[in-house]
Amino acid sequence: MQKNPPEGTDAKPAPARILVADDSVVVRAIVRHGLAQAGHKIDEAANGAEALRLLEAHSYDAVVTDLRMPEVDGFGVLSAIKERGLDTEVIILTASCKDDMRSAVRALRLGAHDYLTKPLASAEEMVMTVERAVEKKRLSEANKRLIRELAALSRTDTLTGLANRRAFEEALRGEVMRARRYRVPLSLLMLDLDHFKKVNDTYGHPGGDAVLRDFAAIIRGVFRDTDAAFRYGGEEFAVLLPHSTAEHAERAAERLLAEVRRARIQVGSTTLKVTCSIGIADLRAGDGDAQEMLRRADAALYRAKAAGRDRAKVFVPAEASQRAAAGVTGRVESARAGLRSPA
Ligand code: GH3
Ligand code: MG
Ligand code: MG
Repeated sequence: MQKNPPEGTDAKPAPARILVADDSVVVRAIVRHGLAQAGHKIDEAANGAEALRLLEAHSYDAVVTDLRMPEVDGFGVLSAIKERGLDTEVIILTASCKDDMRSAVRALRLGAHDYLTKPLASAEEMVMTVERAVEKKRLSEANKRLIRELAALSRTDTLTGLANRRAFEEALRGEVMRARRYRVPLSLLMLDLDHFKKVNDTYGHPGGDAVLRDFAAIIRGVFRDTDAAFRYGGEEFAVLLPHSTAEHAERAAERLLAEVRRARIQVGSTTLKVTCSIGIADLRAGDGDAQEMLRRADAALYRAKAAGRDRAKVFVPAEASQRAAAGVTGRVESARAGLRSPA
């Protein structure tokens, strides 16, 4: 009689797909029978070469393999699985004599999950060993998925769904390096919503958030897939245009400005119109680094604001020295402070 497992551990695992490789028909039949009874789906291979062919065509949660087989042996199967980086756990079938046990231990060292000795003591034990391997494989898959999701989350702005500042800084460094190495142009757009504080003051934070979301959607719509759009922070956005000169970036910026002017943003029962200002900087023949590019785009944005907003300005080298001479330093922060309308 089978005893009931303790509470909480009796959840049946989802059916697994398992490959059994052994040159003995009898052994294969025993393994297949036990696993099929437990609800799993089994494929069989009569030797290592056949197992490798099946591994090419299908993905298995676990492989139960004999060590001694003609053509390709169990070690061959194991090393192929590891070399190909397959997400499948390997269980070795081995005789219990001293030599074979030594081989089994070697297989464990090479990354096999476990071993079973022949003749199999009980079908239950065999099924349990295989199910433990399947569980391990599924947990490791779930872990990898989680890590990927967390990595994506840490680079995404939750309000707009755009990539965030962290992602921007990485992308900017990467693109600047590429532009310098291959001597290709690169453009950067810094966007800042005009008088956004008024939106917040008039419609509250939720109103401001609605504008930010819609604005992000407009940016996405205007730029090609290869252009990367980011929320830099607050109501500031950035767009990287690889392989683009400032002239090209300026045309893109004008398209965006037109779209923003045309847009009607719904905030509760009110329909809003907003505008933004854009600063454009480019690198040609690698004449600057990431910091320099940001500084240039900021300087240009400052000029767009000062010239009346709702426009794009391309960085002109002269203004950097002019600003330096006037004692203006730092990023847009200082520019913004100067632009803030008196309360
Ligand atoms: P300017 O045309 O000079 O850019 O004027 P502005 O009012 O847009 O400029 P400023 O930088 O002084 O103000 C930006 C405001 O953006 C301040 C803050 O209230 C608002 N803000 C920043 N982040 C968020 C956000 O995540 N949500 C909302 N709703 N508002 C934000
Ligand atoms: Mg701002
Ligand atoms: Mg603003």
